[in-house]
Amino acid sequence: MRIGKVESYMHEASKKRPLIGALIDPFKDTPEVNAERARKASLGGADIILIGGSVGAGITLNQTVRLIKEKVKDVPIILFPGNVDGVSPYADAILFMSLINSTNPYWIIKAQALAAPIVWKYKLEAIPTAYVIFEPGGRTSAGWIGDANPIPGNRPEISLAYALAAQFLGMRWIYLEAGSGAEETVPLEAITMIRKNTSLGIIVGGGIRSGKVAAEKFKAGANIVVVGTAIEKVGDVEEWIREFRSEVNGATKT
Ligand code: 1GP
Repeated sequence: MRIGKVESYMHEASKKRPLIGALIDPFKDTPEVNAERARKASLGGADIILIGGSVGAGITLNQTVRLIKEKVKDVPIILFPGNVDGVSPYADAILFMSLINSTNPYWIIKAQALAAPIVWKYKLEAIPTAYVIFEPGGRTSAGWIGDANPIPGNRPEISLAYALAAQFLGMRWIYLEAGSGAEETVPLEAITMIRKNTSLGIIVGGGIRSGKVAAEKFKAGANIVVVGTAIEKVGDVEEWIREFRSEVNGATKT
């Protein structure tokens, strides 16, 4: 499958700097509040706006994406769907994900089959992405809803096995997820192992609350680090992301 404009940007930009993804959950705030949060995040230095959530995202998704598109220029708006209702025609692209360590075929391929004709009709750029949930992901929404068999933190070789399978299946990105608001983040050993042994682009999210923690993920080999809960809680999102950016700048895999 051809690499589209947004994915090319992700590949190219991540060779030059650590990329920060700001995650907006449409269900958690009004479209206006969320659009302002996205605008501030982009002003502070976020490279990507991701939009999605595990529960209820579809209710105000279109309105939220449209408002964000109006307010945020020069930063791609990418859908991060939690289910079939996470698709909107107004975004620039969609992380077309399979939760490959789910125990339920719905989250591995059926939701994708139901969403694919919609993505196709909307001519959305689909970015083939494996979604892998780590412990303690099983206790957060994504893991619980997605019937994940979460990867134990001390078993990075299992995450590598999934990453290799994803690569052999033709996926180009892998999203390593600890779960929104998780107390522990994705282990560095898993990131390092996947970086060393695959050519996948690596996105890491879940429980990341500081630039210092993110810098470690980038040094281990992450291309993109995603922050969601943290930017819902801070007063000045622009300043927070700016500080975060200054802490991760230069922190790339050598
Ligand atoms: C959740 O990885 C994302 O799917 C972001 O997690 O909300 O903990 O930043 P946080």
